[in-house]
Amino acid sequence: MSRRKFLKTSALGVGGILLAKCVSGAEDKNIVEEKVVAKTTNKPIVISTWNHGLAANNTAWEILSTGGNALDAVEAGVRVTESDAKNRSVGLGGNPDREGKVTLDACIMNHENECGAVAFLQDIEHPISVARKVMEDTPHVMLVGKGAYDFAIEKGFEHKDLLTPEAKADWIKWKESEAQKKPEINSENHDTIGMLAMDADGNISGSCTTSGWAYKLHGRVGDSPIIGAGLFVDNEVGGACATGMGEAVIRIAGSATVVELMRQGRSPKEACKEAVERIIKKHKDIKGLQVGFLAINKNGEVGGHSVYAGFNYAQKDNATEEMKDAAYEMEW
Ligand code: SD4
Repeated sequence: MSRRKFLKTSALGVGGILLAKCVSGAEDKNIVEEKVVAKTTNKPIVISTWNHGLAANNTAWEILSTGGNALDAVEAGVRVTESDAKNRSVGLGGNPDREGKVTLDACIMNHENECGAVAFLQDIEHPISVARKVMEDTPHVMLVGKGAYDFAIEKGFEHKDLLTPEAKADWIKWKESEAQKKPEINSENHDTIGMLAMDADGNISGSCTTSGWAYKLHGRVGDSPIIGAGLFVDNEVGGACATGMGEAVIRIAGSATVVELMRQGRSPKEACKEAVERIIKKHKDIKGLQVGFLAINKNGEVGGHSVYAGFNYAQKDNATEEMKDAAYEMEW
């Protein structure tokens, strides 16, 4: 091979096979060899934030592994977390705001840049599915509060009280504590689920759903339902989602920034790291400010990065089913 001169490389299909034509040197110049170099895209694949991502990925995988599409997968996947009463940051059982109300934020985005979102939604167990209905059944992108609730009821979603006795008891304890003077986001009180999937056709969709910052001000909306902040997908490039302090993510248009960095040639890991560095640069006081980004590109390469240690994500594809620790900038 050392004498052979590489002549031409052409890509066959998206992330498909590379066909390299090679010709030998002067002594045997009539020999033309066609060599197939495997450069397969890792698909289908699903990734999602935090430990609860494992169960959510399993449901998404049932769809992806049987030829289903990424949009269906990311909706079905995060619905698992939304229904898990033990998870205190998403859907049923999510921590309430300062007034004891569970208010939910969610968004979804497909491979055609279509997107839907709900924010400050109460008493509906699956905000992600309402977000999808906003995307598919209305000319709008986002509905909030009572408008989102009324829309959900009209679409057949059931009213459900999402404040579990456990979450209520913790909220009462919090109200009586010193902590209530300054709401903080820390490693215990955030674990939004953001999910990104690429299906067998190579199309990417994403979803993000949360009850947000525990004991937030009533009416507060975070990054999770905001397209470009908590989630962004551009099927030509890849997708990204965010977890952690939403205010910081919004300030740098976090997920859109990660996708744009990948467009400029960064790997998912590099793009997430650069977005985290930008957050650090733009905040005078970074103490306790946790943000994590997770991203995937069109080759099915994955990366994550966070401000502080501790952010992890779940990955499932044909070869892998595991939790991975994201790289980070600082120890707590
Ligand atoms: C928010 N980003 O409401 C969400 C909270 C969270 O992981 O991620 N947690 O700001």
